Amino acid sequence: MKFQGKNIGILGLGKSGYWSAKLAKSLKNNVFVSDSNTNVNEMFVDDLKMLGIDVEIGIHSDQILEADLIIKSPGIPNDSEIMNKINSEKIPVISEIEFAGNHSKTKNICITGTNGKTTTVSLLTEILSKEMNVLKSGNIGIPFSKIVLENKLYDQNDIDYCILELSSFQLEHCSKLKKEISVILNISFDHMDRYDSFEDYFETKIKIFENAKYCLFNYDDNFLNERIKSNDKNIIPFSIREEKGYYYYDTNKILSNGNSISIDLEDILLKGIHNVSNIIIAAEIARKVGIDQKNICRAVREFEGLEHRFEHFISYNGIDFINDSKSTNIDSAKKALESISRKVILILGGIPKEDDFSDISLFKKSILKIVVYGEASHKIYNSLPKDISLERIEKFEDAVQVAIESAVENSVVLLSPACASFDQFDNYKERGKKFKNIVERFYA
Ligand code: UMA
Repeated sequence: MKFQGKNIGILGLGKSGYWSAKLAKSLKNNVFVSDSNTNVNEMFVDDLKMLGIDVEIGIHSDQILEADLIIKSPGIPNDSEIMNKINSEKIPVISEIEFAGNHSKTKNICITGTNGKTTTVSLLTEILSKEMNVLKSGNIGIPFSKIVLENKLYDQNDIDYCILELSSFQLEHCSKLKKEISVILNISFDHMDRYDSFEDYFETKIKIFENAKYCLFNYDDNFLNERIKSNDKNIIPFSIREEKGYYYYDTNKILSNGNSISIDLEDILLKGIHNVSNIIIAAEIARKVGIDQKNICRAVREFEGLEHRFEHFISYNGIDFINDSKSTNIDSAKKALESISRKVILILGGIPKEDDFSDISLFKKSILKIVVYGEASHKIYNSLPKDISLERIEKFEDAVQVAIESAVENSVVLLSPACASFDQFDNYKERGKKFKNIVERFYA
């Protein structure tokens, strides 16, 4: 459904609110934006006001209740006071993604999962770009409304595919978005402050399959494998093993059925065994949309990976340093550990999302030492067995220093904190940069 001449209320003035307000205004709606925080981007406020958009900050007044439709930013929880009011007034609510999708003529490839979304979206974009005109957006940091507005996708379409990274937050209030291909990469505990249960989180993730032509899910993920039945021909499992899909992994190689391609992992810059699954699904999608196999292989070999995601940024004196600051849950830290065959000095900590870190001890054979820091440090320290060398330190800087000093030749210092960063940093990027600075300064 297209929206024109409506009273549109926009809840939240982060990136999503700003760009959906601009898109709504350009589509000739009356737009009102409300953000409960006074500390919002001033440029956003000034720019919207210049466009004749009514903006309130520091409060959610009842003015938003006059809207015909509310566009909700993903970061706003559904049980907030203002959402309760909106729901009791029965005002329709949609997500920013749904709003942008309503006005876009593009075909969409949508990707969700607890971990690996941004890497997979970025790799897929690189592969498809070899032959097609594609754009990436969504949780990756580029609101879909921005892409729709800037490329006039409501009017014209010279884009072959929009590749959307969708978080569970963005899948809420998003039931009509049309998808050519939808993918769930994996699922593990995350965002439990937002959802009542893991089941609730899964139910939100699986919404990505609504209105999708083809639905792909990771058969190697035990939970997904158990819960998603592929008796419909449009629900397609993918796997790193040979029995499912076209591409598979065997003895350090990515191969295709019939072995028409074979890529040695040594020749792939994107490291980490967990990324094999991300490479395979990106290749499966590329094949499905008709990309030539040679181009798939070329793009896979060329893709360098992303900063803060299992980023091997430097080696000194036979010690490798890996920045995996984006690892903000236990599953993600386990995936990083799985990918390292040498002795590891692991830095864990930040704000915990889970209570029990004992799974980390599954890797105790390779762990030389774990340094735990920050708000989570007590919880982590208490949930790990004491036959692992553990040191608890308050400040991140000091924890990194201890980790460097504990490293020996042929070991790896891994920052894969398994926790959010907000106790000592604005975000995971700042934490990752700090880690790299400290290491570089140490050896300068
Ligand atoms: N706010 C209110 N009322 C409330 C609560 C919050 O007005 O009751 C306001 C806040 O003051 C803030 C705004 O609402 O100004 C919240 O905006 P937002 O948190 O939705 O942030 P955006 O800048 O719009 O960014 C969002 C995504 N953020 C979240 O989902 C938290 C970005 O994902 C995404 O890149 C961007 O849209 C573009 O699509 C970030 C993220 O952390 C990277 N995602 C989570 C993750 O990856 O784990 C899900």
